[in-house]
Amino acid sequence: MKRILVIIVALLALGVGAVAQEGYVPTPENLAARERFAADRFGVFIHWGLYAQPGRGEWVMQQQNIDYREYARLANSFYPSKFDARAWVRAIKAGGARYITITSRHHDGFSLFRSAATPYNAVDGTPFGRDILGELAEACREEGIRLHFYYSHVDWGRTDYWPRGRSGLGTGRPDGKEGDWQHYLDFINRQLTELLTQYGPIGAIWFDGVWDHDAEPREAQPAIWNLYGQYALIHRLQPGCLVGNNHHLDPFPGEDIQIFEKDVPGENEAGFSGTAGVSRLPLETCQTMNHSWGYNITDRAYKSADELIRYLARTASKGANLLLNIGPRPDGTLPEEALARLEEMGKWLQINGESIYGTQAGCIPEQPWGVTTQKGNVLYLHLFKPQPELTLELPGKLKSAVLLAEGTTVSFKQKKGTVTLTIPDPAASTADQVVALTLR
Ligand code: FHN
Repeated sequence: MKRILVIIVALLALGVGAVAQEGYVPTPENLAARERFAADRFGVFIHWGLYAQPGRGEWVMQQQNIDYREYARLANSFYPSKFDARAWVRAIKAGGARYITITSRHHDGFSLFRSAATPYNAVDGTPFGRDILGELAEACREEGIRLHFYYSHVDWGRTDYWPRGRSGLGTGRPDGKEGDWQHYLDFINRQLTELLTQYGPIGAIWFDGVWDHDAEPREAQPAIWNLYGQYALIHRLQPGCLVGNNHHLDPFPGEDIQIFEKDVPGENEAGFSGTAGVSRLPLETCQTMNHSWGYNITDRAYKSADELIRYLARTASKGANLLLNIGPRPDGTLPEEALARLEEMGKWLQINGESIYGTQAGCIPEQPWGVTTQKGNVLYLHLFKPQPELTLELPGKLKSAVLLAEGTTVSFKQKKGTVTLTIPDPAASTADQVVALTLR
């Protein structure tokens, strides 16, 4: 605690954070990007790095207490011979996702991109020698998909990352005065500059790791991590680039989106969202397809395509985007299980996408039968269970009701603010049967 307080005082003295984004006023470009982001509603998260090789998830270094010098040797065998950025992007696009968020550098410290700030990167530090992010950026541009970069604040392998936080304590990093936090913060700024100048327009920078120093209070975090300096840098280099931070706290000034981990906004089943309220910023929930972020060779516990479709609808019903994760294999391919689920989601979205993209939270909160989204005067009922008949209270008079997939008219009776719908084909097997209600 004392050490970190000394650092905060030193940083403040250096004027770090002086360009504080307090009183931050987003530019018109930024506001337009927020709107686009909120309309996208569905993105795919990619956790990929050296950790794909041991196949035990992205925390393997911390969980197995692997020495950072030994872990770094994984770079010598990083050769994902089947990596094909175009194939990834096409599959993701066909799955209905509108953007990709990829780990540019995770807590293990390895950068998936060309970086002059460290040789520990995919181009200079591996026999593969290719710029993964560069290839992905090109494929995204060709396919018209937005690209976002995840960026870890935590680093389990850099010796300047000192004082250490609460994770990665068994990776052999020295815990002493040779650490140089200011040097580490400068390194982050160099890499952010690279990420925002080498790959064209970037939709968002998605930070993660502030929680590593959560022994310090929330108010101390911006100065510890130089958040305001980083946010100002990002907005200066690309005003339309959104800033999100998965710190599990209420948003700080300068952040453009609010992130929730493994929970829809307002819920806290996973235990990450206990201290954060739901802000008025565009919202995003990140979620795994199985239980893992990085490739885990033994994790077969994939959620079904139907569950994922319902989760997407539930997320949209809270006015949030779903960022659904895939952990590519060490050979560069996306697991078949993930591809199969994406394909199913894509088919459903092709027919029912109107009830997800560009919608807002529905005016009827979650019900035993499902959830609602809305767009203008159309309210979408997402029926998760077959409903032969449904009685609802509506905010206005109902003009028409149709099954979105089939276009079939749904008959209804209206009486003093309530309406009873008779669903012609209560589809027993559908993941989410959508009824579009047009109000007067
Ligand atoms: O520690 C990370 C974890 O590896 C993963 O990246 C998730 C994604 O939300 N975020 C962190 C935990 O909060």
